[in-house]
Amino acid sequence: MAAINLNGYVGFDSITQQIEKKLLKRGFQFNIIVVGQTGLGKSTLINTIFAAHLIDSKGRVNVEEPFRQTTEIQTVSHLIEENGIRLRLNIVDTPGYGDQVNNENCWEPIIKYIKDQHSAYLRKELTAMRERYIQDTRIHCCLFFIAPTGHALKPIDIVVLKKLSEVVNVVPVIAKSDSLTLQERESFKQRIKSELAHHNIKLYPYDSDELDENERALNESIKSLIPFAIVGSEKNVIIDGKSVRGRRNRWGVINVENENHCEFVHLRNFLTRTHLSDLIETTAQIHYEAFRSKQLLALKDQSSRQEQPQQSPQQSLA
Ligand SMILES: Nc1nc2c(ncn2[C@@H]2O[C@H](COP(=O)(O)OP(=O)(O)O)[C@@H](O)[C@H]2O)c(=O)[nH]1
Ligand SMILES: [Mg+2]
Repeated sequence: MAAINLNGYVGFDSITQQIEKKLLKRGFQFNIIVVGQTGLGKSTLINTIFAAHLIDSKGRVNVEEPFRQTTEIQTVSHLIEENGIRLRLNIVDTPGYGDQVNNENCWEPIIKYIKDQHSAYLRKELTAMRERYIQDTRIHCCLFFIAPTGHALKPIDIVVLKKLSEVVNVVPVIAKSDSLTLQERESFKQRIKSELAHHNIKLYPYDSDELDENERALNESIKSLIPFAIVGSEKNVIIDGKSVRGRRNRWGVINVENENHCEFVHLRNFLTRTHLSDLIETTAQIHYEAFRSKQLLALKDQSSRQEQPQQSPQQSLA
């Protein structure tokens, strides 16, 4: 047998380009859910983060269109493009969570929605003739909007954060943080942090042994910023001759992109530049995996109890 020529160049270092080419062809998909009371600026924030790159959308993108209060869970799909890379962004808007006088179980439709996506994915995975590439509707990130009260989390927020963090990557933000002074903002943030710790609410990014030093340091800096104090705007204002996203009020102008004004840029970098891929991976490896093993165990239990299973696995999935 001819010896393998280890000195010669065989070209497997092109594997990253091969993977890249395949991924680019397939495109990327990112599914995000926004949760929080009506009027906290959910739609505005999403628009502020991604609007500059929108190339097609189904749903409200135009400021002139009337606001409609969201009454049921609905998805808006945007195709965004940057330097030839296309990202399919699905934004799931939730009904005015916490808007009612009685908010008992108001989180249930949201949790159900998230689990339904896992369930649909699992069903497709279990199909004998399964598609080679399964359309992924699993939620990769949940932006949770905290009202800028300056006091503390509401009891309902704590309950819902706890429930959500068990099924999805949750990223809390302090909405409309321009309504707080910098000092109020900081103490509110610290208060929220200690409440989250007190209630043992585990938020993304999670600790992992697989992280290298740099990744660990990056995650620590992200964790120190969470909850991001953000400001959104659908309007541009002129600052120093440049048109930027901002809000003009009686006292001056807030530049959404200025780090001294708010943490919008940190949130955007985190979502789009540093953690986009990890949010997707973590969804598959942690949240979906937990769902999947629970479902499969339940199925096994079920079939060992009855000799003749009445249903096919697909049918009996929740
Ligand atoms: N002061 C301030 N107002 C905001 C901010 N974000 C959005 N708004 C305003 O709040 C209102 C409700 O925003 P919207 O995005 O529709 O809230 P949603 O119901 O949570 O989707 C609009 O008039 C926005 O212009 C913000 O960061 N600061
Ligand atoms: Mg909205």
